[in-house]
Amino acid sequence: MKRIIVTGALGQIGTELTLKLRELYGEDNVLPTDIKEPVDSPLEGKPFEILDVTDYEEMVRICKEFNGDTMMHLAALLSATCEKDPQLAWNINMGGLVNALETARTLNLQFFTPSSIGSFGPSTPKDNTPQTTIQRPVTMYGVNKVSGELLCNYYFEKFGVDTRGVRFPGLISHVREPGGGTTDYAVEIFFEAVKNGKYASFIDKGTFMDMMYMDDAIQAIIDLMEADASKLEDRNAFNVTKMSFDPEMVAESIRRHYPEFELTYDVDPVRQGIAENWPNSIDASEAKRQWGFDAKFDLDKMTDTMIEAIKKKL
Ligand code: VAH
Repeated sequence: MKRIIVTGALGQIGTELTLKLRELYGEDNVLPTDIKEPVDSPLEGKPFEILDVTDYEEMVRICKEFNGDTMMHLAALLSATCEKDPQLAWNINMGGLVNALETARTLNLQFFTPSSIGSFGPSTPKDNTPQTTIQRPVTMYGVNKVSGELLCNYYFEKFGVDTRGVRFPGLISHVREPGGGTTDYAVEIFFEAVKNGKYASFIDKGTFMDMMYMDDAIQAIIDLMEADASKLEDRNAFNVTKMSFDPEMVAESIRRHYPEFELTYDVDPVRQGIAENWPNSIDASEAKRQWGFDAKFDLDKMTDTMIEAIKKKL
């Protein structure tokens, strides 16, 4: 039976991952942690621990007490936030990761942490980006993600820690909105469409990025962690994606519900600059081949689901 500690459990991925893990493995077998109490969160009032991932002693104490066998490390600052304070980003993203890997090594935990399409840079092939290719990111977030991929691989090769991870595209969800990401426009646009019938995108027309609906992302984590280790030729940097789109394509899909929806542009030079350094579309064939990755939500199915859920929420 799996007993899983989740860091960053109040984040965009952490919230829905925790709910899914509780459903699969039982509430008592999942320990969500984050730097603050779950207020106005679906995780409110259930087993929960306050944990700052830069505090190694506290992380080991909590994990020992819970007696888990798996660590899913999600606590991190996202791309645009990292550019505001790169030194803080390094301390949290890398300091937290080293602590989590050391905890996994000393307590013999299976380990998951996500990388991102942000681990690629301007010299990476932009279309159908292969899983193994040049990675010279020019953002602190990208440096953190490439370093994290290499570090997780090292802990597997050197110490035998069962580390696994995927490179996520932009993730679209309605349960817990993201914060500080470059792809967040693709979440905001749905909320604004339902609330106001219009949206001013901070990412420009014609800027293509890989995206995936959160349900597919959560299923990918579960499938990878449950995969037969003997089938994994790679460990920590599986490209996963379902679609690539620009703001115009999302607007078209939204107009199937709101024909009058108005999309305008108020481009944020920082996040536009980050987006232009990322691939237009990545190749997920290795994840499909090695552990059966599959994603079910295309753009229209995601739009229908998001709009339905947001209308209920509001
Ligand atoms: C970000 N949502 O925008 C994250 C993600 C691929 C994008 O890494 O920073």
